[in-house]
Amino acid sequence: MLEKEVIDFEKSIIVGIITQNQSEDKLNEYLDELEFLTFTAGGTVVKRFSQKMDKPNPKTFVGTGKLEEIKYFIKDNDIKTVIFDDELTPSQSKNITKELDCKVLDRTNLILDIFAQRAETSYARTQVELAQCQYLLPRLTGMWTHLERQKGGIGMRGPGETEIETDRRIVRDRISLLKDKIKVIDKQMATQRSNRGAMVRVALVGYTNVGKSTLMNAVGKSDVFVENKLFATLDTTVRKTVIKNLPFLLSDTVGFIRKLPTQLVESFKSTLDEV
Ligand SMILES: Nc1nc2c(ncn2[C@@H]2O[C@H](COP(=O)(O)OP(=O)(O)OP(=O)(O)O)[C@@H](O)[C@H]2O)c(=O)[nH]1
Ligand SMILES: [Mg+2]
Repeated sequence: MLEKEVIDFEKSIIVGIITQNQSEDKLNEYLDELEFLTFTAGGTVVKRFSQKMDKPNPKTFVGTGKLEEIKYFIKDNDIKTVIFDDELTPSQSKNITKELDCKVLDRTNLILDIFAQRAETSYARTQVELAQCQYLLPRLTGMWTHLERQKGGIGMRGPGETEIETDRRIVRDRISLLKDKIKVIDKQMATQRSNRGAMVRVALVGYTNVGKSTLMNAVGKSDVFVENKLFATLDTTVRKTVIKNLPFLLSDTVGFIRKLPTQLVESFKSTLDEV
């Protein structure tokens, strides 16, 4: 069983840059975290690549020489996935994919992927899907302009544009539907909160995987899911707890991470507001 799991892990490499705002030590911390994210999402990190630069290359994130080095490594080592520590722009992602010819992800993809895997309640699923749609929307156009430029205008122009517009409209409609759905649930939750009255409330807040749920289980005698991976908890759990005759409401919440995708901050805003 264990052997099979090891074999199934997707061979990946991770890439980050050292800049004036991000020292080598800082980058190593971020890459440690990115490696843990990769493991949580079902991958194994074979090698880390880093480059010192003033600012990311607008076309390829790293320099062209570094990208070539990565390309050879991928070929020689049968790498399936390359993961960048910062969110790539739609055009960077497109250019890099074309050059490396393998799956190209960034930190945001990875976190969204883990959240999608973890979301259990309809509220969490809705929040995650909203974040995914918002990440996807600006990238839809990128996909089509890329095809148009590569294959020339003839035959691509009409259908291509129609298809972008159709796809974008579908995604935009979905976004407004999901936002409405979240609003409805928020209202229900606000009502539940006011019904709980003036009870003292305690929230466990902190970095992901520090042991919030473990503490919740110990103190609140609850049975929240605990695991040595990132983002085991997405949904807030509230338990009525009594310590030394003082009753209070204890809540366990989603954990924090550095470079949290802005799309997720927006869609989990009400969860964070509650905290
Ligand atoms: N050594 C040690 N491990 C702990 C302690 N508390 C929790 N753990 C372990 O740390 C891991 C993460 O614990 P969780 O309680 O799931 O952490 P969390 O903060 O709820 O994490 P997320 O929900 O993923 O954000 C689990 O493997 C726990 O068994 C502790 O006090 N000491
Ligand atoms: Mg937890």
